[in-house]
Amino acid sequence: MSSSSHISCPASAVEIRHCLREKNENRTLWSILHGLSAPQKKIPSVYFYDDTGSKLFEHITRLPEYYPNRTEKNLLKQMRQDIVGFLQQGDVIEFGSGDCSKISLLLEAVPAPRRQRIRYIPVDVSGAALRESAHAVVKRFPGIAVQGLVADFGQFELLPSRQDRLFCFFGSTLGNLSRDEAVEYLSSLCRVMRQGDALLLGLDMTKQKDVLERAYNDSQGVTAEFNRNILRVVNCIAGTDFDPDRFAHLAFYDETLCRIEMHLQALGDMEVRCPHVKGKLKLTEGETIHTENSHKFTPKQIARMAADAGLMIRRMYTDENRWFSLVQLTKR
Ligand code: SAH
Ligand code: AVI
Repeated sequence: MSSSSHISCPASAVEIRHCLREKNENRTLWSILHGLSAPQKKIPSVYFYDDTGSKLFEHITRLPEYYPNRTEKNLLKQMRQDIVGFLQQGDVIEFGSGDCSKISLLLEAVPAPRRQRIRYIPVDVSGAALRESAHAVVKRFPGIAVQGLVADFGQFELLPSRQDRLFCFFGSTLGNLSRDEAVEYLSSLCRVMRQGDALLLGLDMTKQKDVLERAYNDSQGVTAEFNRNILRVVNCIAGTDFDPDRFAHLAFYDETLCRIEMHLQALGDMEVRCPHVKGKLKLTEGETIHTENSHKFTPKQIARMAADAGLMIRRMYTDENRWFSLVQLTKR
């Protein structure tokens, strides 16, 4: 359920701006149709996150098989004193902020008087999730100013240009981009960073295939439901009539590309209505729609990516199994 009506806090403490780009509707539709007409059909993974998808993702983070969330949170608890020393005042900007539970672990460690001088800027495409979590942050940390941006995390032009900003990008969401897109994204971020700014980046590491595949094939079927939900989102946006129940969830680790791939596999031949293209969209039994890549990293790949983007690694924290890393980066 969304926010301001049932969570009491000073109206001025939370401000949410809707900044998804103009002409976004056309771009959105184009990106979906373009993907569905490619030889390997695909849907951009940003469309997982409508209200239902955001809730399903939160459910995934609580599953025993989904180790990234609890591993990153434990790491944050261990290293937060190092980071909050840096947080005297200024802006904390979080990309793909989701339920804001990770930033809350950092804020908990900041002494209350100092917290009042911090402005927190969560950036997320999921408006309902952003509103709800922004209000929860203010309720939990009275006095903090929260200025949420419902925006794409690449809309850097929207960000305030104060000094000593801490950028956070948790959850290994960067791993949902291709290797080239990730370097391009970090390079663009590096261009808006100044001396004194820092980036705290959470990345999932390569590990045994069975651990990885279990995390994306949970026994309760929540990830499968999250995957199928993308078809409901596409139906809403593009007017298609995909029946999610006619697709199987597929998730497997590609050891060469170091990534989990998620697909939806047609359980039979089918024709799908697609108002914006001529004729129907045809799928044959067994054909897949590629919905997500989730790249896993080695320390060497992280070092290379940082260098290619013009960033310098200040500290790298990892757990005892080396399953997840938190990397603190600055401009070179
Ligand atoms: N950082 C949180 C949530 C990770 S899930 C955590 O670690 O638990 C990924 C989040 O990124 C979701 O909240 C989703 O809505 C958001 N997201 C995905 N693609 C995005 C994009 N292109 N721009 C902004 N937010 C995006
Ligand atoms: C948000 N992102 C980093 C998650 C991941 O692990 O790639 C999304 C997810 N997909 C399936 N389970 C979780």
